[in-house]
Parts: sequence; C-alpha cells; structure tokens
Amino acid sequence: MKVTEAEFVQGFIRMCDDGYALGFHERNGGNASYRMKPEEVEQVKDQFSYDKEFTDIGTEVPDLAGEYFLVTGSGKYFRNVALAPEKNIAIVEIDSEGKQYRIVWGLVDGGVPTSELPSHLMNHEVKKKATNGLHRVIYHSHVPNVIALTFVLPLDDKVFTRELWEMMTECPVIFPDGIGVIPWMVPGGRDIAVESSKLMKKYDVIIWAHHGIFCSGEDFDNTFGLMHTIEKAAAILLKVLAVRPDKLQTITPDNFRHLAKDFNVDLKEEFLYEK
Ligand code: 2HA
Ligand code: ZN
Repeated sequence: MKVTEAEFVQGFIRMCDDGYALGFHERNGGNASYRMKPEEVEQVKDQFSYDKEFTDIGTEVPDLAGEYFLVTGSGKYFRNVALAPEKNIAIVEIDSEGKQYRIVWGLVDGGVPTSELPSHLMNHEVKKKATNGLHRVIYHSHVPNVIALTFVLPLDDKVFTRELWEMMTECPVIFPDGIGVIPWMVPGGRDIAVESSKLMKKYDVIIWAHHGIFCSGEDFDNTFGLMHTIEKAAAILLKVLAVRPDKLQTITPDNFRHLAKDFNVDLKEEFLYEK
C-alpha cells in the first residue's frame, strides 16, 4: 500500500487540513505527530528507506526506542500537507536507545521533522506510560482565542480550567482532568519539552502562554475535537469578558458536581473553588 493511502496517514492529513481551515496554523505554525501501531508499520514499511543518518533528538526518550512516528516537517505549512504529503510530512524511526531518529519516508524535497520534536516525543513518552499505550497523537497549534486569553487571565491551571469549563456544559466532560499552563518560554528546545512533559503527566491539554496549545489523545478525532472544543470555549470566554466580565450567571461548583455524578466523570475539587 502507498504510504499516503494508509488510513492513519489519511487521518493525519485530514487533521492538518481541518486545523488550517479553522485558522489554527498561519504560515508554518503548529505541528503534529502520531505514534504508529506495529500493524501500521507492517502495512507500509516496504516503502521505507534506511539510508539516512541517525540524528540527535536533543533529549532522551528511552521508552520510545524502536517506535515509528508520523510527523510534520519543520518550516512546512499545514495548508500544503494535503496537496503534497510526501513533501511536508515524514515517518521517523527512533533508535534503540531513544536518543536519535532517522527519516525513513517523506520530506522528499529535504527538510527535518518539526522543530518541536523534543516536546512531541517527551509528551508521547509520558502519555504512552500514563495511558498504557492508548494515546498516540500529540497536536500543537496556534489557536488565536486561547493565545489571547494568556494575556488577560492569570497563568494558572486552576483559573484556565475553571473559566473554560464554565463556557460550555460539555467542556468538563471533554477535558475532566483540566488544563495545564506554562509561562512564556523559548520554543523548540529541551527546556520547554521538559516543562511540558511534567504537566502532561496530569493533563491531556497544556497551554504555552502567548504561543499556543498542545493536546494529547487516542486518535485524530478525539485529539482534534479536544483542541477544537477548547478553542471554541476560549472564543466564548473572550466574548463574555468583553461584554460583561463579572458574568450575570454561570455554571456553579454545585452544578459541576451534579454533572460529574450524572455523567460519571471525576471532576477534582481543586477546580471547584469558591470565587
Ligand atoms: O512554527 O509552531 O512552535 C512551528 C511551531 C513552533
Ligand atoms: Zn508553535
């Protein structure tokens, strides 16, 4: 089977396309990665070439040794992924120690995987362990309403979680564990990867102040859906803050407790503080 015809590649391309269409990816903004299943590697590995050099990841991910990832390319534009996937995305293999990677397919006109590869891989490593291998997608985007909120709300997990939960009844059902927030940091390196992966132990969503968001999920539908839901809640919150920041009414802590019971989700009391 051609790599680009495989279902997981089609799903990845559609996520890139939908993210671009919704305004999450100006220019080369954002990046995505998918940890391939062994049977997906089997499906397409006859088209891999193993003649490229191994390159340092810039961090260590021993629990991902030998795994294969589909990733977006550094400097590549999401709007071009569907038009020419083989030029804009790649499959990379992690070496036996989890210190290096090599491209085995894609980026045919040259290029390297996303500049945020250390964050992607460290987040994958944390999530693989925390979910017993269930989570496979890490998705980073420059969602404008979430970015705007990082200028006007305190950069605090509890505040972001609670304010966004209040914006749509189903938010706490979609991200019951809440949202982590990290202050502004230089993107692209190990430091921001380490801070992100610490928060990924607790959350499926982390916000990078004045930059964007990272989401983790099982598949493309729920990871994209998570990103989309949070960005929509952020848009509603900005409207509320613009019109009536003291909110005339809202969903109360007791309402959330009731919802948690009926929807059988665990909503931590740390987010249900009195204001
Ligand atoms: O431009 O989004 O964080 C790619 C990025 C870096
Ligand atoms: Zn970014």
